[in-house]
Amino acid sequence: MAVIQWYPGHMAKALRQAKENLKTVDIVLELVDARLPESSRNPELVNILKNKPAIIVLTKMDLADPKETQRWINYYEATGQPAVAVDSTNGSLKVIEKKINNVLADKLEKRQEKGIKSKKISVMCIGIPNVGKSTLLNHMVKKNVASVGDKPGVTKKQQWLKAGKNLQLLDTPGILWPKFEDPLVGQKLALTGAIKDQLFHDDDIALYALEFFKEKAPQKLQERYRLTNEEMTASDVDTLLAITKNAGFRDDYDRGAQRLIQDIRKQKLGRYTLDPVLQIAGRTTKKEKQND
Ligand SMILES: Nc1nc2c(ncn2[C@@H]2O[C@H](COP(=O)(O)OP(=O)(O)OP(=O)(O)O)[C@@H](O)[C@H]2O)c(=O)[nH]1
Ligand SMILES: [Mg+2]
Repeated sequence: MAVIQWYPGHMAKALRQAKENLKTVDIVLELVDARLPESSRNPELVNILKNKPAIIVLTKMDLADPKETQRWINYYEATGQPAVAVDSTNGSLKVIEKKINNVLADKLEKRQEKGIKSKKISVMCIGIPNVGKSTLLNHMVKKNVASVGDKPGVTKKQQWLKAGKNLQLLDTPGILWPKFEDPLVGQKLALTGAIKDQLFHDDDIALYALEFFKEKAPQKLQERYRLTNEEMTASDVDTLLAITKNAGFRDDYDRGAQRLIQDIRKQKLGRYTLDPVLQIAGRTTKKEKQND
C-alpha cells in the first residue's frame, strides 16, 4: 500500500511541546475538521490525550453536511467524548465555554470549595494544520492576536491568549503524523488544504474528488462544469479532461485538476462531508469486538 512518508522536524517538536503542556493545562480542545472528523484526527494526539479532559471541536461546520455533523456529535458523545461543532468565522462560540465548564464542573467546584476563585482555566488548543485553531482562539478572545491564513503551517510557535477573566488559551502549531496508513486519509487531508499543496499530485486529489462528487453531488458537478451525460459517466480521467476543456484550459490537465480542487475548497460544489459516520463508527465497533 502506498504510504506518504514525510514529517517536518518542527511538527515533532510541536508534539513534544504539546506533551509537556498537557501536564499543566486543565483541558484540551482537540480540533478536527467537520468535513472529515476522523481523517483529521491525529492519532498521535489522541494517544497523548488519554486521561486528560478534552473536548472534540468540529470546526468549519459551515462547510460540512449539517446532518453528518450532527451524527458525528451524537457518535462522539455516545462514546463518552464530549463534542461540539462550530463555525469560527460567524456567530458565538459560547458553546465552547459552556462545554468547558460542563466537563470541568467537578474540578471547578473543588476549586471553589478551597476558595481558589481567581485561578483561570487553562485550555490548550491542538489539531492538524489549517483546521482553524488560531481563528477559533481569536474569536474566543475577541481580538485578532493570533496569525491566521488559508494555508497549512501559519502558526509557528505556541502563544498564550487571555479570554475574559476566566480563561487562558494556548494556540499551538498544527501537527500531522508521520505516516498515513490509509492513502485515502492523505487524499482527504490534501483536498481540504491540511497538507501543503507541493506535497501531493493535483491530479491524484482531483480524481479522488471526482469519484466522491460523482456519487454524492452529481448534479452540482454536472451543472458547474457543463458536463454531458456521457462525460459524467466516463472514467474519472475522461471527466477531468472534459472539465479541463470546458474551463478553457485546452489539454492542460493540471490546471483542470487545480481548478476542481480550488472550487471544492471554496464550496462551489456545496457543503460536503468526506468521512461518513456510519461507516467509520461501524468499523470502530468491529475493531472493538475483535479486541474483546
Ligand atoms: N468557513 C470556515 N473557515 C474557517 C473556520 N475556521 C477557520 N477557518 C479558515 O481556515 C483557515 C485556517 O485557519 P487558521 O486559524 O489559520 O488555522 P490553524 O489551525 O491555526 O492553522 P495552522 O496555524 O497552520 O496550524 C483560515 O482561512 C480561516 O479563515 C470556520 O469555522 N469556517
Ligand atoms: Mg494557527
